[in-house]
Amino acid sequence: MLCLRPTATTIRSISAMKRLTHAIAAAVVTFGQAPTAAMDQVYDVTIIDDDPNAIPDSMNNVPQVGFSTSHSYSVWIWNGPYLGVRGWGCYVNDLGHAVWYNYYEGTLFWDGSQNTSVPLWGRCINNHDVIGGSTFDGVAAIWHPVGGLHFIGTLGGERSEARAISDHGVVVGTSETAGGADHPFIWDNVAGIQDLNDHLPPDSDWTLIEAADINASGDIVGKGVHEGTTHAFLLRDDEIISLHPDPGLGSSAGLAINDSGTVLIDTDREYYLYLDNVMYRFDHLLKPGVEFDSLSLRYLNDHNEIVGTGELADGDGQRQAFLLTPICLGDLDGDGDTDQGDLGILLGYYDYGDGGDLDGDGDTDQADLGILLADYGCGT
Ligand SMILES: [Ca+2]
Ligand SMILES: [Ca+2]
Ligand SMILES: [Ca+2]
Ligand SMILES: [Ca+2]
Repeated sequence: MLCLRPTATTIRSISAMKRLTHAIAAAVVTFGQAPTAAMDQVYDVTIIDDDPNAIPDSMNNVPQVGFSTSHSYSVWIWNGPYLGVRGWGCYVNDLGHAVWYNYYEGTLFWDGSQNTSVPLWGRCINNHDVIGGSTFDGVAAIWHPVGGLHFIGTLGGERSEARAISDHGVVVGTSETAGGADHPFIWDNVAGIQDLNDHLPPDSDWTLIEAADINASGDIVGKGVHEGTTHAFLLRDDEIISLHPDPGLGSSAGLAINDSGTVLIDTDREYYLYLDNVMYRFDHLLKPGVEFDSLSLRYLNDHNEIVGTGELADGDGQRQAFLLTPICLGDLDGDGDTDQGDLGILLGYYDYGDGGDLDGDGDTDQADLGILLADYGCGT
């Protein structure tokens, strides 16, 4: 005998289908009005070290982080090898090679299998293993395992130091001038050392003080005096751009620039990201629910990943080191965007499991669909 009686499963599916139809209808209205923001990604937070004294000195694109601590003087690469004790300052490139300082052996170049002695204080290393810094006499120089030591010199004063080196071998740093002031310099093999102030347009009303970073396009960031205040600057194609985020802030400084042109900016109160020509206050980019009591951002890589230290608001008051990663809130399949693939997954689990759960309450329902559709197009 054939008995056609609706089972509990069928009833659940039918009512789920009705609710899904309503939800999609509501969501389509929302989606049609959804604003498009230039920065549609938000930052997720991963704790990468619990030692309150861990100092992230650098980060590469892997990502790996060069760490040292002011407490035990250990030096290591997060997501890489432990380098040694009694040292500090660890700068790592995309090959996982690093320059660091050891109290007993001096500056060392880690080539992935062994350490070689380096005749300068290391401050940076590019992806061709060229190390920049200053000699033990305090004059900027570069060193390469084959090419050896090459002096950069000064802008007329006694001291100088290389701070960043691009993969083209262009170095930026800071030097004392003949008059005793600190000015940023740019150096390459052909032009030699030049005052970055000599690269400014003649009517610029800027005095540059410090260069912190240079990217593959030759864009330079740092800080300078402009309109009576210390402003973060971006020097691009000999055009000077103020990256002072807000006139109400006392001072600002450009800390890092990556190959996409994203700039990390420190101010006397907050950190900012200058991304696709838009300025964002960094704490406004944090994923919903993530809050810091204090946060100090140190470095930015080409994927806009950032390493920093601080205290989470819901933590135990301990300082920790964090990797901050841009994500899309609706990215269910983990391919870095929120699109049709993710919507398909969510609809497949709608009212039927946690496979499309975006708000973390254990189900897949209208709230999750709303999050996905509001985020639709992120990362695409
Ligand atoms: Ca996706
Ligand atoms: Ca996709
Ligand atoms: Ca949910
Ligand atoms: Ca729910």
